[in-house]
This record gives sequence, structure tokens and C-alpha cells, in this order.
Amino acid sequence: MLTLYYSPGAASLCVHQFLIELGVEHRLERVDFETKQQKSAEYLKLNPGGVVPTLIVDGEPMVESGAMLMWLAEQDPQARFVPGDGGRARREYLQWFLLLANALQPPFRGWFYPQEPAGEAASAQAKEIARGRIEAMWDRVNAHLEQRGPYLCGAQLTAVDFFLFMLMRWSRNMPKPATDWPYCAMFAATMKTRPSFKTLYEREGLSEWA
Ligand SMILES: N[C@@H](CCC(=O)N[C@@H](CS)C(=O)NCC(=O)O)C(=O)O
Repeated sequence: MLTLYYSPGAASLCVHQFLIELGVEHRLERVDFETKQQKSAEYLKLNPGGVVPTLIVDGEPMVESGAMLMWLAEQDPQARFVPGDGGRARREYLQWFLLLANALQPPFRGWFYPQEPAGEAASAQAKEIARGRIEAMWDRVNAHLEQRGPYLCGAQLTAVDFFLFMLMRWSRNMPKPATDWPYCAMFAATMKTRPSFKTLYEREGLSEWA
């Protein structure tokens, strides 16, 4: 049985939704951010970065939400969420996983934890830089979805779409949320119709951006 260490709405969200979507049996362990449980000695043994999510597989901890999505998608006997043709869609799948993890997730860290790169005094500036990087990525994602959509790899919904959907959700209270871009908005609206989204919200006790 898999165990997911999570915090509501955090980077664990895409993994949680994907587990529901796949119908894979799992157990949830909530990590309490209020008490900084993610920095406790016990949790750091599982995830030395002191962040969520952590997925326990056969007693072994795994970190990085994008890697978890890729791995879970591979375990699915019908491989429903992996483009299997080895061609364009497969290339896009790998490209977008790495692009989102390298170029979009880090500026979100900068937006939510702006003191990290250069201390409290520089946090307003760090936040503006992060915002610019995030918005530039929505331009890019929007252009791709316009040309290639409705999903990142074309007609097939794949694991990487769950990653993108979570990142879009993180922008909901920003001055320009992802849904200000029309093709991003269409993508988000489509993803919200999935039954896994409703179950996820019930389980994590979420209501914003429903
Ligand atoms: N690249 C990591 C990012 C994980 C991450 O930054 N998680 C945040 C929540 S979204 C966290 O645990 N923050 C608590 C902290 O840094 O103390 C992943 O996708 O797994």
C-alpha cells in the first residue's frame, strides 16, 4: 500500500488527484505546516528537503511530485496517462514535465517564499521577479495549448496535465492568474470537470478555485 505525505493544496495535490484518478489504493498522512512538521527530524529522514509530498513505496520514500506522477503513470496496467507512441506526444510529455518542474515550479517557490533567495529585505523584489517568470510561462503554455490542445500532449490527457493543473491552481490569488490566459482557462475548466477533482477537494477539505 502506498502512503502519501501531504498538506492540503501543496505540491502533493497533483499526486493525490492522480492516485484518485488511477484508482490506486493509498493511505494519506497529513503533514502539519503549522507546527513545521515538515522540518521535524522524523520527517527529514523521509524527505531531506523538508517539503511535501513524500510517497512511501514498499517502505522506501520517494520525493518530487513530478517524478511521482511519471512513476505512477508507468505502473498503470493500461498506461492510460502515458503517450505510448514514442513520437511527438511522448516527446512533449517529457519536455513539459521537465519544463514545468524547472521553469514554472521554482518561481512559484519564489512567489510563496520570497525571502529564500536573498532574505526578507529583498523579498518584494524577489516576488516581482518570480511573478514575471510565472507570467512568461503562462504565455508559453497558452500558446502551446492553443496550437496543440486541449491537453499538453494533444488529444490525450496524460500525467503531466495533472502537474500543470496544480500549478495553475497555485496562481489563483496572483494579480494575473493562469485563467487570465484563454487556453489555460479552457484547460483548467476541463480538468475541473473530472470526478477525481471533486473527490480530491472533499478529501483535502478545499473549496477555493472549485
Ligand atoms: N519540487 C518539489 C517542491 C516541494 C515543495 O516546495 N513543497 C512545498 C509546498 S508546495 C513545501 O513543502 N513547503 C513547506 C516548506 O518549504 O517548509 C516537489 O514538487 O515535490
